[in-house]
Amino acid sequence: MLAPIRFAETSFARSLPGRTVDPTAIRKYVTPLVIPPAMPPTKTKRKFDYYEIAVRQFRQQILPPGLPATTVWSYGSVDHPSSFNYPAFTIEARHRRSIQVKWINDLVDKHGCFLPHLLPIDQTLHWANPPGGKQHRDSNGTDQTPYRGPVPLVTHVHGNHTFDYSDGYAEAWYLPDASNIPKGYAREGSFYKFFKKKSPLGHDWDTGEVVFEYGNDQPANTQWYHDHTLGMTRANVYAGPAGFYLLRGGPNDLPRGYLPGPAPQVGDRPGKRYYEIPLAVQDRSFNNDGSLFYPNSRAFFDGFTGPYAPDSDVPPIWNPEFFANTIVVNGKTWPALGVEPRRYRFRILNGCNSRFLIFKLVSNPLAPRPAPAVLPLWVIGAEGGFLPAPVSLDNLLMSPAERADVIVDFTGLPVGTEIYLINEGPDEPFNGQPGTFADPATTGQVMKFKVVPLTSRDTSTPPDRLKLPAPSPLGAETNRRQVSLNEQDSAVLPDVGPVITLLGTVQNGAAVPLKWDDKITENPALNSTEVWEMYNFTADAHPIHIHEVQFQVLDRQPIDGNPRPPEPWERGFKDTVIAYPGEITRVKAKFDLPGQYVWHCHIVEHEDNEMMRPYHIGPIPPSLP
Ligand SMILES: [Cu+2]
Repeated sequence: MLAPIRFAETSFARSLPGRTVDPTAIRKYVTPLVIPPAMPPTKTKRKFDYYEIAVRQFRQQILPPGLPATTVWSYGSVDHPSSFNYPAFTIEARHRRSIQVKWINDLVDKHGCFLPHLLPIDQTLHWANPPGGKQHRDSNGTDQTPYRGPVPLVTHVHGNHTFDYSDGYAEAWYLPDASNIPKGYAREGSFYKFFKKKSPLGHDWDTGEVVFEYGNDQPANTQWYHDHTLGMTRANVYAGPAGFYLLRGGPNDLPRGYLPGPAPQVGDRPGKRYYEIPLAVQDRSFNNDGSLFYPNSRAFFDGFTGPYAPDSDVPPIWNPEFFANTIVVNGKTWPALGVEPRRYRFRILNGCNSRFLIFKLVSNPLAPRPAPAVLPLWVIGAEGGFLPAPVSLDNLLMSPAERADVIVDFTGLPVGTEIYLINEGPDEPFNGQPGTFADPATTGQVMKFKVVPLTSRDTSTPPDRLKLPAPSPLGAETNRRQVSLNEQDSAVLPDVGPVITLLGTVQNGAAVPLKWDDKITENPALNSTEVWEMYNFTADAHPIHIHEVQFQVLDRQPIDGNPRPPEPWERGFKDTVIAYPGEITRVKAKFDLPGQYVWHCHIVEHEDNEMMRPYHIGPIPPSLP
């Protein structure tokens, strides 16, 4: 299955149809930023914290007052009904203190009947496929209509170092415990029972729920939790369920008070002031009734109206990428935050499906692009923890799922000063070249900061004087492998593409694209330290995420060129890295927990259509499902 090196044509998003809320008519900066509180535990035990967290459907005001509310899904503590919020409350974890979470799929109505999906699900992709029953679950369906049955979910804590049975494997999904699951439907994915048997907590797994454990034995870092179900992550996450998981303490953290803080903790009094704030930045579009808009046809992407799979190889609903027309931060469109003239620590997440963001702080959000920066973004950490030293940036590029730990110093600014966080990334797939800017009137803006009077002295350390804990070095490389990133146009219809995105291997410099169900090709030995050379044979950049590990970016190079070092803000540990078109991106990691994991593109539209591969650490058991 050797394919020649080929560069797919760049694909562009069409402007959204008139029936979505006109983004230019949505008033900006009228809604205060919501700072997600800390998720309350169900029980605090001697050796671990225990949470019971469900995904439920509810309505939330995402658009400004005066516009309709939006039906969303998100997580919350079942013991604290007011904790259900989009984005979810933040799980606060301590170094080497375990957390157990009972993750409950509670997408049922008040009669106990299942709730169908809020968004159109393409059944012809290789997806969970509950209607296929035990025989055909986790495969391509043949029904061209959107799926209206019970919704599978499985939660992954992104950036967490945990065993495979707690990692939220894409085929370990489960339906809600609803009273009306249609006869013959698979209630669980192919790996659910396998991991239930393998997990020491498997005896506590019940219908519609699992119990996962997180040992938190890694350096302090910024993680996030979200759904990871096979072939439908793009829709499940777009519907809302996602939250931060912040790990603190241990030898790789800094003493309290050295950085700006505090962040929300359980039991805080109302009105407490926070100087460490997580920012989940996502693009969303809305129908006129306030509901979430997501494309319901391939035609939305390129006007192609059929024939669709299984009568061709073009999925009927799946879009290769989706770019929404508003920016939502912590569950509100274009919010505003009053900031004191002091330092703030922001944990920034690009939570978009496809959109790469380039952040900048400016005084005029409508200034011609590129706009002049008025304040630097001091990056102190990436996904895996702190950088070796702070990096001052005017532009901060973040691909989907990347996190940045950032200090902004508002010290000395007069009360009333307005500073805007803008986005100078493109409204289309990112190819690494600057100069294509999101619409300055809409998706080119993110949020506003307005300086308010100082209420207490700032005792944190200025960013240029910060001494950050050194990342622990990885051992010597024990193996090196080549992997590939691929997109394919239709094999049966001329000029229709892309119809599928794939990972794979490399043989004699050429791509060997592989699908989710192909034999495992990445099989690092337990405790090996490997270098993965990722060849991007496509025309666009892809954010590549490897589960289980935090890696170091070694270098990048054009496929026939010379290597260059990683960017200054990529020199800590990471779990997601941008692989540029026509380039090799090298990362190095130690694979130190045995089991079955995944690596994938975090453009979730790609992930859902074959751009994800299982990989196995240590000997592959003959009993794998
Ligand atoms: Cu991709």
